[in-house]
Amino acid sequence: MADKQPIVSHLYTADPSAHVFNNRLYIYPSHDRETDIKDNDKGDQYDMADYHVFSMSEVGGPVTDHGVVLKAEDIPWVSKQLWAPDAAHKNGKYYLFFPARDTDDIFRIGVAVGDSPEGPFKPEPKPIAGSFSIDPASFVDDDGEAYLYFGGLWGGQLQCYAGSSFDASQLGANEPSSGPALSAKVARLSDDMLSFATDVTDVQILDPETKKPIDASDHARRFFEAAWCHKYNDKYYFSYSTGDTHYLAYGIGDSPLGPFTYAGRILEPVIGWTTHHSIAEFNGKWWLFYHDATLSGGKNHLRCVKIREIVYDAEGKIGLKDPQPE
Ligand code: FUB
Repeated sequence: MADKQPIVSHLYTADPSAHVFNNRLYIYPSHDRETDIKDNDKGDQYDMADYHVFSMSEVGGPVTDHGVVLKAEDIPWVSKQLWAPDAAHKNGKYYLFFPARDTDDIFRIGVAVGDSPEGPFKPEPKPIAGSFSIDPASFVDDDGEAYLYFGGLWGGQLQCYAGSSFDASQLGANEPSSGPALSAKVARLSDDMLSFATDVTDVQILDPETKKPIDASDHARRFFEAAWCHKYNDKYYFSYSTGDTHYLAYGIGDSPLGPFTYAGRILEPVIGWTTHHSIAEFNGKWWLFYHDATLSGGKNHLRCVKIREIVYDAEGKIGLKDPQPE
């Protein structure tokens, strides 16, 4: 069976965050670019410098590239590496959340504001106070409260925040090998979406049998990066990448703040090291937005966004509508 086709092939794209705004599907991805930097665990080869926005009126229909909506040189605090972004809509404005290294080489999360889902987005002059690490994902609940999830291990620097303060000795390190796994982070956003309204807390993923947090040694199930939250039938679904085991996994909970009980895998490994996704309902169906590296013939840092339909069973468990090819 042929694999799904990339949504666009004129650019390399990755880390797709999908939202439906004004009855149109918008995708906010990373924009991968060619580099001579060799692959390493810090992810230096992911050397992105700008963002494009894409939209479509139906899955499988024509895709509009809205062009460059934000670039690194226009963001005062950024030195390099515009990694996986996400967008949100509130108070009539659109917000683009993005991670990047600051001038000290530390990942922070910034926000840029626009009047349209297509951008352009004007960056705030400083990163969000108290933010760190990578892969911001926003979730606006039905009551209007907005949350920002974030975090990523290894090159994403989350291991530097395992204790009560930043530990620079862990830059370039991997993660503790035992004890509870390091968690993704979440904070509620302020009403203007520009700052954290609460402390940053752990997103706990619990083992369904023991009800205890997943162990750090359990690389097939522990959080690595690519947080995403969506709501289905009044339950909150927290999905994520397991990184070095290359799965997209998820847990289900009763609150956007967790805890989430591990519920299984959404996607098996794809071509390319990273796996990163989002989930959204559009035109009455549920979709998984993800990437692989097929467009570049398997180069890890040159990826392409694809879309698959997902379905829920009677217990609310997620499955792919079409089985993933071998
Ligand atoms: O695109 C750069 C990084 O690769 C993302 O931030 C991670 O989630 C991984 O996909």
